[in-house]
Amino acid sequence: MTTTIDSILHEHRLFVPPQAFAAAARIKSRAELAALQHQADQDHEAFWAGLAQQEITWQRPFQSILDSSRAPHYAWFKDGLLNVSYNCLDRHLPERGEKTAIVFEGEQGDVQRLTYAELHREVCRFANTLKRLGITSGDRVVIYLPMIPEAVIAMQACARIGAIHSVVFGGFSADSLRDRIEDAGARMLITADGGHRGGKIVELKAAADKALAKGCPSIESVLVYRRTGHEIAMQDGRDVWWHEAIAKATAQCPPEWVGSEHPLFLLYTSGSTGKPKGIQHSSGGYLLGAITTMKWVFDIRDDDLFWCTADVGWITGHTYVAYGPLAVGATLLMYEGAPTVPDAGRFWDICARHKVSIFYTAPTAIRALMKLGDAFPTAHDLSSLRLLGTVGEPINPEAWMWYHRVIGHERCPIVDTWWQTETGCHMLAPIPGAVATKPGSCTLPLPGIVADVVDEQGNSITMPDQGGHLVIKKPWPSMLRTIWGDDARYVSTYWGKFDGKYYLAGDSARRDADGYFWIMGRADDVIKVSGHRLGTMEIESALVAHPRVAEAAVVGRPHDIKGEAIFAYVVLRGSRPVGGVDEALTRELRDWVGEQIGAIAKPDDIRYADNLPKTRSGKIMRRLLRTLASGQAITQDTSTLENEGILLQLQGKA
Ligand code: 7RM
Repeated sequence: MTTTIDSILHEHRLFVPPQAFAAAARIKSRAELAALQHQADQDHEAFWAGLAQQEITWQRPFQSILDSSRAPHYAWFKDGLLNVSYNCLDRHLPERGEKTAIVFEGEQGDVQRLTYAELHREVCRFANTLKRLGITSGDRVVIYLPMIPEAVIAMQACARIGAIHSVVFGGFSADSLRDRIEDAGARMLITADGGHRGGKIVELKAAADKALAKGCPSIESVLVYRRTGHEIAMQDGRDVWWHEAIAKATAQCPPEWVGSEHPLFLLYTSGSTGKPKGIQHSSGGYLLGAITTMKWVFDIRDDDLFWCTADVGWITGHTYVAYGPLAVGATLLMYEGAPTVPDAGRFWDICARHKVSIFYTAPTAIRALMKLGDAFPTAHDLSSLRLLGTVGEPINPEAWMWYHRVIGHERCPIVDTWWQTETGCHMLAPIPGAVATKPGSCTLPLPGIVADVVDEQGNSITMPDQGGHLVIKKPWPSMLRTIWGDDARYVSTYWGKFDGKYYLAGDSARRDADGYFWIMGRADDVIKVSGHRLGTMEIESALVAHPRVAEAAVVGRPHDIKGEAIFAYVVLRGSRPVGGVDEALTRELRDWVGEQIGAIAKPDDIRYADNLPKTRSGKIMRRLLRTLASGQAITQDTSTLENEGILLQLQGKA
């Protein structure tokens, strides 16, 4: 993303917290934040222990804070007993039973509200149903649902009985679903007949059937929620309708108390190999991260209406839809559909009608809506908004300014939050009442998070604006615990580079003269396409699985709405199409990748060549391919290319 990096290099605007916001905020000034930081610096463990005592209701208090004896396998509060669903629901009932927990809006305009008491009842009934179907603590349950309250109910019900959920994004294909079910060894799949998105039905049950037809021997039962009501196939003895299954379930379901380290969920995410990683999160530490960041970064209040637009299939939808807002007793909004149905004003219409006060979305959505013009937001009353947030990729200053001006009316602070599936919650982000923001910077580490930018040897880079590896130098409660079924990969991917001392995020970053962090992009083969994290190797594996493809290399190229677009270089078995053009084959390969991974992974461009550029040792010259894909002039040494003529093919000039 060179263009972004160039523009942020010239970004010097500073936006101090609006006085009215700061005065009412939990953390009101840089001085108050510094005091908190100081506490954390003085005694990292005591700082987190104090918060864990204060913010979590424990069934049995913890004695041990941080156990580093098996580093880099860290355990937080390990002898403490708790239940995450109890912390999200039961503990609010005395004071907030009648408070709205979830405001849901379907794409077709249907609105549903659930109070804390109602949500608690539904979670208990569903948890009892899971138990009746044989699910017990530690079992894996895969959830493949649209963005509807039942997704949260299913996740919370798993948490209630100690089952480990693994949510698979509804946009993933049958093959991706099958891989994830098999890797997790799940006993149950929870899905729906379909969901509404973009005016169409997303055929979830059909995809689930396809996944199960090809494998998944561990699946014993499939629970199916009726959302669309369209015709689907139900398999006798395996498939059960959600509404029939819960009909006789009671609303009494005592929570299963689990150890703080008990896995709460797995979430598969892309890395730099062809196989996605099942990131394993804990119960106590994860919950603590969700709560502290809801309070620090979102400054969440009892009367807020909090809307995070992320799908529950991603980490953002876990921490800031299914868990964080409920853990702090807030009201959250969930929207099922696309931002452009019936028109590009849908988000703003929802904000105005429901009086959303905190709005959290991805830069790609901001850019897409910005492109469609100011008339859409201007037509709606956005005066209920008080805080805006972004996540998922660097935000370009132009989009930041538009968000600030046209959506926030120059009144709402913007929190640019850097974090990852692996970190569980925000790591670098402004505290909105205390930290001045700069468009494009995620600003500073949160209290208790020891982040740095280091060189290849692991030394801190002290020179301002010099890029390096983003690392976290001390364990934090909501960190991932391992990769499911592949602990060696956990150790090598995240801890290998700096001898187990630092957590390697995989991003490159720089710090400016004020110590502000600027994320420069991934340092590995991961790309972010419309905020979706994808591995280039995964797409390559999908491509080479096609009978006509001999070799493939996939890179990201800058895209003004999606952030990055997928560019695939393909070498065919047999001859290259005449002039490099074969539209039918290109369509076929795009659809093929769609089937193997999901529509989000379809390459935007496919370019055919007789060979791929390789170094003498046989490594694909990815940097060169990135340069070519972005249409920039070549600065790399290309003398090792077997055939310079290939260059013209790769440039699309032959
Ligand atoms: C939350 C999430 C993680 C990767 C991460 C970065 C990129 C996320 C920002 C960002 C710049 C941000 N989890 N990223 N947030 N880059 N500024 N505020 O996105 O696991 O799906 O992706 O996303 O590269 O490593 S994720």
